[in-house]
Amino acid sequence: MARLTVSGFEIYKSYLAIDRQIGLRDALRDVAQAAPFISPVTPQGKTMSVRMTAAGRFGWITDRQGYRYSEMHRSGMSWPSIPELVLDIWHDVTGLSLPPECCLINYYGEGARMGLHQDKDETSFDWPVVSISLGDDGLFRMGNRERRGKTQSIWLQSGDVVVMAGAARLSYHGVDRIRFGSSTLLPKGGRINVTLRVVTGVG
Ligand SMILES: O=C(O)CCC(=O)C(=O)O
Ligand SMILES: [Mn+2]
Repeated sequence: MARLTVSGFEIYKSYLAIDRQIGLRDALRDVAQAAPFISPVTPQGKTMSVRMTAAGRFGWITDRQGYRYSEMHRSGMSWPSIPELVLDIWHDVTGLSLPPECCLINYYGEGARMGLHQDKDETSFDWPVVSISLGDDGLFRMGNRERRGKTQSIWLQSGDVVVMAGAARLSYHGVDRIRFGSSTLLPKGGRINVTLRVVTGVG
């Protein structure tokens, strides 16, 4: 494992060995079986290229009504619980005993991307955001708090973990593209990103 800091983002390269990547992939597959991935629609009516589901008390959702956290999947059910393997990573990299309240699961198929944005729908920004990458490589762009600020990019690979804390907690970031087929971890190819957040901070 190598740890580097880029634009205030802490990046743990090769944080997860292959056996943990496989365990995580299987645990996330079980979550997606209970709470199927959907193609979210932005408040502007655009269908996102990334498909999403979630685990934990809250899922992050978007539709014509806006971006927000919801205690329910679109089907009306509550979200599955966050897999232990995911919680272990959170506690290890943050050193916090407080657990995350949302485990957002993004799936990037061929051609999917995520525009530059801030994670700012939480009630509290006092806690770090942790993101875990699995499967195909993704080109991750990192900026600062200004939309048009200078950015730097890095290829995130399967098993890499990123922590956005302190000054980087509200920094712009996004995924410009993936290298479809660069990893064999996911049976149908593509990239999974797991994003862990404290939403209310109340516990
Ligand atoms: O896919 C990624 O690496 C980042 C995902 C992200 O920024 C988000 O879900 O808010
Ligand atoms: Mn984000």
